[in-house]
Amino acid sequence: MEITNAEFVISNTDVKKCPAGTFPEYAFIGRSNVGKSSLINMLTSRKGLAMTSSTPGKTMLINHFLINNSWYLVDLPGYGYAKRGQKGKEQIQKVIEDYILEREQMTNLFVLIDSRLEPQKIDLEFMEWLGENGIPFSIVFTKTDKLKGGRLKMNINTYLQDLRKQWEELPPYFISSSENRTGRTEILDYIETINKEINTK
Ligand SMILES: Nc1nc2c(ncn2[C@@H]2O[C@H](COP(=O)(O)OP(=O)(O)O)[C@@H](O)[C@H]2O)c(=O)[nH]1
Ligand SMILES: [Mg+2]
Repeated sequence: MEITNAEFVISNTDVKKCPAGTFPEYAFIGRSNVGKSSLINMLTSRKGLAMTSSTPGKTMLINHFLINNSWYLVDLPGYGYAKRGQKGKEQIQKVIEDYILEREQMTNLFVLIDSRLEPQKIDLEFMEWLGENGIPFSIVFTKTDKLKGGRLKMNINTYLQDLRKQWEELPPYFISSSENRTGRTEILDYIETINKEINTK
């Protein structure tokens, strides 16, 4: 799929203020600094579309980007950033939960996982919660440019093994790097397939 148009629409902390209408949307979530905003920029080939930062915990908002005037990419706040303090963490948690549970246009949630790390409890628990609530999601392993091939394979296999303990069927998953654009075609094709299914309903 070609992305011919990508534009920022609105940022807010209130799911009720997200854009009206029925365009399908694809949201990106994961721990702070995992690479959500970079991935959105990579997918759209627009460098400064979503704000990236080497300092974790910057995005507190739900950010909507309209793509090809027909669907949205959504940059969500990162979860689990300790420095925000308990109150800050709870506020962010509420924004995230309200969006995920209430936003009917949310068609698929991409859960971003840092490919360099061993499985983190916070991510596994989050996906368990998604499952309990029947939220459609897939996994994107990020920053794979930082790992050598063998190591990458090993980490992904370990991760999938852990997931199998929790899930009978694995969610779709993607290997990505915003640095060298790995996974771009696969993720965009996946979105395109779902968009087509929706449009023929
Ligand atoms: N090497 C490498 N660095 C990345 C990649 N994706 C993100 N980063 C870096 O990781 C940091 C956090 O990225 P950002 O997209 O802001 O993460 P977010 O907090 O999840 O939105 C930034 O310094 C990015 O440059 C990647 O695929 N490869
Ligand atoms: Mg971000």
